[in-house]
Order: sequence, then C-alpha cells, then structure tokens
Amino acid sequence: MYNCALLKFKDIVRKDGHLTPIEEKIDVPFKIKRIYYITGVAQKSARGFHSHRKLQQALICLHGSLKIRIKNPNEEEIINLNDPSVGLYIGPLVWREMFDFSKGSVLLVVASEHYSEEDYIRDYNLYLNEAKKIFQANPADDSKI
Ligand code: T46
Repeated sequence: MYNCALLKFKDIVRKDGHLTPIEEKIDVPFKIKRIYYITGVAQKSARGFHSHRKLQQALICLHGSLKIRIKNPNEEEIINLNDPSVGLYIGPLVWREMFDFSKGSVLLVVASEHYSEEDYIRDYNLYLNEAKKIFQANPADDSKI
C-alpha cells in the first residue's frame, strides 16, 4: 500500500532471550529524531485518527498485540502487530487508527521528526482534500503489505 511497508528486523536469539537492534537508515528508511511509546491503553480504546504531512514512522509492538487500520483515498488495510521483530512503516499522508490493544500491550514508535502539531491532519475531510491531490498524481499501489 502507498507509503506503507512491513519491516522485518534482526531477531538475535540466544537461550537467554531475544535482542532486536534498530539503526537509522539501515533498519528503518529514515534518520531517527524521536521515539515514544504508548502503554496502558484500555482494550476498547482506539487512538490515532489522523495523518501526517511529512513524518515517517515505524510502529513496533514490543509486547501483546494491537491492530492498525491504514487508509488513503483509494485503499484500506488492517495490520495486526504482535511481533517485536516486525515494524509497520508509515510515511506521509496515510490515515491511521489503532485499536484492539491487548491488556498490557506496549507500542514503540520511532519517528523521523521532532514533535510538531502542525504536521498532523486530524480532520478526515481535510485529509481527503490534501491526499487526493497527491493520489491523483500517484496511481494506486495495489500490492498488499
Ligand atoms: C501517531 C500514532 C501512531 C507530544 O507532546 N509529543 C509526542 O511526541 C507525541 C507523539 C504526542 N504528544 C502529545 C500530543 C497529544 O496532546 O501527546 C498527546 C497524545 O497524542 P495523540 O493523540 O496524537 O496520540 P495518538 O496515539 O493518537 O497518536 C500517536 C502519535 O501522536 C502519532 O504521530 O502516528 O501515535
């Protein structure tokens, strides 16, 4: 799907556990300026409901599971994240909604930019107006991720 991809990280397994390194421009396709994590989400809560104009991110579920609906004016997919060695890359102008958080789940996000509220598009109609201009110039990518 346009501006989205699943990233498979190294999973270094020893008898005493797993280690997964994430290096900028190697394991994620951008320079990392920020990380944040989301914890303690009630099972019926949903988050997101916005897009970004410029930000690139990789979302990694470190513990438990959650679902992410990713959308653009032409396509929609639901991704289940439940493996700390897998990240969901989301680039600009992709609408996202996170839901079905399991109890105790931990979502780590690595981001290409510092926090800027100006980069958010939180109104879906405004998102459609901005995204349609881009998607008319870039035909749909039919591949599933
Ligand atoms: C995204 C998804 C996956 C900050 O002050 N600094 C930060 O770095 C972030 C990410 C948020 N905030 C503030 C902004 C809001 O007042 O924290 C509050 C909650 O943020 P928001 O409602 O945007 O949280 P989510 O879970 O809906 O979205 C977050 C990220 O904001 C967003 O970029 O892609 O996770």
